[in-house]
Amino acid sequence: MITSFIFDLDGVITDTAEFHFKAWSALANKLDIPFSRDDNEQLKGVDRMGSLQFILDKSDQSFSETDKQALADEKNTLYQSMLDTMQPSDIFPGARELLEQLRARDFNIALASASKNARRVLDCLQITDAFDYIVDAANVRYGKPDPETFLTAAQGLKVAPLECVGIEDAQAGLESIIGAGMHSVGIGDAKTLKRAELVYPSIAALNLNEVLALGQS
Ligand code: B16
Ligand code: MG
Repeated sequence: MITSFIFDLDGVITDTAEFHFKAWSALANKLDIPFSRDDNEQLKGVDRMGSLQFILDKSDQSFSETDKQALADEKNTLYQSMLDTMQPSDIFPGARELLEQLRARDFNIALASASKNARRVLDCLQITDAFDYIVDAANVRYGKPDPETFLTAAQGLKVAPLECVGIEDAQAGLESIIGAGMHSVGIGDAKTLKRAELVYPSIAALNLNEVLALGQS
């Protein structure tokens, strides 16, 4: 039986990908490294230093660990200045309603994000209180696709993985859910997220009865 829902943040509850794109583009531009929207797609669910390394690998310049930390900090400062413009209305259509519906039906609700800015984003959207437990990049040693992010969320809720549904928009996050032994729901393109048990084009399209039926099979 399904008792718990564990949500990814970026790409499931709100769209921060455009901010990440603008901030990484500015940095890549400064370093004379090409960076496209397709590249940005591949960074979904990938943590900050992993994302930076992906970009630096496209250059033949060499960077020390100190350089890399300074570049990551520079990108994050720019990204956070964009987050400051975020409003409660920037939540994806249907996400607030789904969280309210799950709360009214007494499901446990957790967040499983690769972002160190996750709490800041939840605060901007005014939905921090919708979660019983929050896992962000500060709580885990191994980021997505390792199962640790989703497993830590289940442990925080004190439930078994099989009672949980993980909801993700990124391939790396989906691998984390599957590795954790949870039911999986993808948000986005069914061709990309083909390992998910169910895929919906958006959070608004999620059919709760269909998802709950996963726990009965
Ligand atoms: P930050 P999620 C992930 O969040 C994003 O999808 C990914 O693009 C980003 O690089 C990562 O967070 C780290 O973000 O720089 O804020 O720590 O999708 O796991 O909620
Ligand atoms: Mg995501």
